[in-house]
Amino acid sequence: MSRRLYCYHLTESRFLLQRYVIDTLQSIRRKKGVKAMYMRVSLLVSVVLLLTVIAGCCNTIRFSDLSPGTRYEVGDVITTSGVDIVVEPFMWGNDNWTSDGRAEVDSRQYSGASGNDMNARNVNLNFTFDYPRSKISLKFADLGGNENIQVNDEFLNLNEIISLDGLILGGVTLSVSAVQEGTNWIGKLVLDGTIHSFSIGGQELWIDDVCYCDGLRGCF
Ligand SMILES: [Ca+2]
Ligand SMILES: [Ca+2]
Repeated sequence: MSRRLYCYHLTESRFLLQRYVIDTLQSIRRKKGVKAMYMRVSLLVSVVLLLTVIAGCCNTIRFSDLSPGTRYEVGDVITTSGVDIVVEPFMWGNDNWTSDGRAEVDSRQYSGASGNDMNARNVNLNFTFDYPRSKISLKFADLGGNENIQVNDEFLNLNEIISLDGLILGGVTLSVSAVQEGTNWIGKLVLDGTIHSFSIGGQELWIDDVCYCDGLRGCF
């Protein structure tokens, strides 16, 4: 079963469980003895299942299905883990746009995750998920230059991803935890809110473990 179909069935299960819990709550008062005890146990199990389902569904892009060294130019589409990522122009620190950058699959694990990273070199990576999403997170290594981020059509050109910590962009709360190694920053970016679009890029930016959720569950 595909992950998308799995999530669909979870949503259907959520509605069925909600109805069962409500119906049981309404009828349990009229029951006595063993039957009432059975219904209480059944109700407890249903509530636990419901809470699990409400937690939602998360998927993670790890770039493990791509070959190190593969390059993508502006206009190319990176298809990985069933998601299309469009490679788009990038705005430099002087506010000029360039279409001469590239993205490249890199196995040096600068982001601190495993296997391949995706390296953005003067490009933006536009993640065309099935929106909306309730949460997105990713691991990153910001090893130099400026970065771009866009959330829900609100765009920001910045020097360090760590400066996003605590900001609200496009109505979505951003948080960043990172460690500094010289002039480099290595850490995790989390977007929390109703997300309808998302892209990120940099001059020397490596990303991995791009987690996206459609419920209340957090990413790692
Ligand atoms: Ca990886
Ligand atoms: Ca930077």
